[in-house]
Amino acid sequence: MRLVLLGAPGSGKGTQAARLKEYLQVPHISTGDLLRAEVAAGSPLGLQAKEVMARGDLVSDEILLGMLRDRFSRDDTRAGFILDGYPRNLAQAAALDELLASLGQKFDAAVQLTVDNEQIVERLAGRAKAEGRADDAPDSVRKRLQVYDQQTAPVIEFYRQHGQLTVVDGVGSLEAVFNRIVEAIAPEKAVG
Ligand code: B4P
Repeated sequence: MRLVLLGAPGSGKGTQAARLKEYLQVPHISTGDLLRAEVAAGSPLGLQAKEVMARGDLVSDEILLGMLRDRFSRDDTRAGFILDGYPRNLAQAAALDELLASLGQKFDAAVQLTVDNEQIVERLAGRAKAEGRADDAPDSVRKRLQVYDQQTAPVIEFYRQHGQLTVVDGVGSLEAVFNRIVEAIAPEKAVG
């Protein structure tokens, strides 16, 4: 199964991808995790990305595409993948289409997790306390939500118009949201 997870920051993409990875037995590719690994390693790319991420902006499309190409060159993505955090703007959506076409692949579904802004701010404030991520600070969260509305919301519309979008309610227990996703993408495999 080839899955693209969409949704605002804090909508639970990473949380659900970690579960879906076990269920579907395919790798979880999180562009946020890939970037955070570069930042932690102090690589030139990480140094460039660190400040951009902390203020809640998007890292450049060029860097992201390079990272993604590299990740997709690994054999484990052939049988499927869960792509989390990409695409985040229309240019990235076009780049993903091209990349997958060059690999002779197509994704099966783009799943959007919907959560209202109030709940998102609450969740990210909780994570800020627990993990201390710089981009979970209130100013950065506001900026990330703004970037989402301006740049990522059109991607959702793009997939909707192409008949590739599945919308899932992202509010509820982790288990409830997981079951909704599974039901939406593979009804025969739904749990309970
Ligand atoms: P990401 O790592 O993608 O971060 P995110 O949007 O905050 O994560 P997500 O939606 O996965 O939330 P999560 O499950 O963790 O991006 C971080 C930054 O990297 C971006 O701002 C940008 O700078 C850069 N970046 C990444 N991709 C890029 C791209 N393609 N182009 C350019 N830049 C890019 O959940 C959040 C919190 O909610 C957690 O604390 C979790 O425990 C909680 N939660 C989850 N589900 C819940 C539920 N059902 N109920 C209650 N709480 C829940």
